[in-house]
Amino acid sequence: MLVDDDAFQLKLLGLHLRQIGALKQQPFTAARAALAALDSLPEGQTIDLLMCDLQMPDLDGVELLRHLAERGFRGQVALVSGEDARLLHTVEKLGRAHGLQVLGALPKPVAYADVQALLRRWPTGERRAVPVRDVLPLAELRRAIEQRELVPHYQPKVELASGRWVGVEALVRWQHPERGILFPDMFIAQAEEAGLIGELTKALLEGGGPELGVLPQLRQWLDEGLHLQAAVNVSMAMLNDARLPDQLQAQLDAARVPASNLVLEVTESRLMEDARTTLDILTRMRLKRIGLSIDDFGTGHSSLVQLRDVPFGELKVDRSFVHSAHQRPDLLPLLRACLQMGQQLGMKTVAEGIEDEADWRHLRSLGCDVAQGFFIGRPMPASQIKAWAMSWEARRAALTD
Ligand code: G
Ligand code: G
Ligand code: MN
Repeated sequence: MLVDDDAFQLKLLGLHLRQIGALKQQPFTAARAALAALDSLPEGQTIDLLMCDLQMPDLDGVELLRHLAERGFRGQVALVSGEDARLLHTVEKLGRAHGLQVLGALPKPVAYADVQALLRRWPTGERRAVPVRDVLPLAELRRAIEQRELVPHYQPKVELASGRWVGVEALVRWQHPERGILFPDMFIAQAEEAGLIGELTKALLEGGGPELGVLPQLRQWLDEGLHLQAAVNVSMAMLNDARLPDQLQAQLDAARVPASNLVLEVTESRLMEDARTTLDILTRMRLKRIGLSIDDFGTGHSSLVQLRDVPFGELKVDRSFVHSAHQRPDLLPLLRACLQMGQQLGMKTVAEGIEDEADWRHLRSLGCDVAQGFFIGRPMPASQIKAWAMSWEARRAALTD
């Protein structure tokens, strides 16, 4: 279904699509007519793709998206508009916030190559399933923590200048006996709300189940001559007990791991009740030489406030500012500003979300220190990390010339 009040643009788009093989088309020059057609679709017929303009006299694109959402439209949506890129991205986000499947946006006049590129993004069904929030009883999570069903996966971090492998980020996975592997978006928020996140993190660090915990794993890597830093995620909501720094120090000592090999990736949280305790804890962690990284920088509520008040040594730019920034004039200034802030404060800068070689080369040219992302390596169990390191060595020279 194609919707544009400009008959010429409508024809042009139709031609491009026909050339690609999309032969069944329904063009409309008014959004209300398109909606009426949707409402009277014959039983069993569905619309795979709806492409619409933003500026239309009877109903603009934003209104059209709202109407689509109200009707529970399940097809893909693409925006076609002469508006500037930032506005287009905002509308894209809005569509997704409505629960619509937004494929992307195309600038006008529509170019054949752009239509092709857009359609290549059609979801193939290999994406992770949408999390189901309320099916996991809390008791199960408690049991999982006690039974050590939570295991770390590791995603590599490498230096952009040299390609040297310098560390990993530990990401928790739940090896559920019946459901298989569960991802953190299914249980971290719940663990935080139930006050279980401290226990969960402790279990992840110490291990005791089928897999080594992060600290014993780190010790093993050090013994093998791999001088890595391992990062674990903590939310500020967890930093509410002034005994934490000493507890963590005791865990480090027990595992015989130097504090400087551990990094805490801290995400801000609305739940931060007691700023004084949090600051107390973070500052003492730092005095103990445990690394502190501000995670997902640029998103959330008060990134600059955290940067001002907390002695972070590392700044991790959120991936939404990283991937594709080289071709996004609306993102580039934000990415540069984040990196510059980190650099001028003497922090190590890390870019997450390096998804392709263009991202890699771009962040390298911007002087970012460390990279992380699917292009370098996906999160994986510890057992696969050596094979990854071998294959990275093979790719490294070509990426650092
Ligand atoms: O692992 P994934 O690749 O799906 O991670 C999703 C999110 O879950 C990330 O934002 C990450 O910060 C968070 N996360 C992963 N592991 C942990 C953990 O051990 N503790 C906390 N608090 N968050 C985690
Ligand atoms: O920083 P945080 O802890 O929020 O990030 C970890 C999350 O990012 C995990 O869900 C991980 O699987 C995901 N991730 C890691 N690398 C990439 C990447 O290159 N692209 C995307 N889209 N996600 C990534
Ligand atoms: Mn993180």
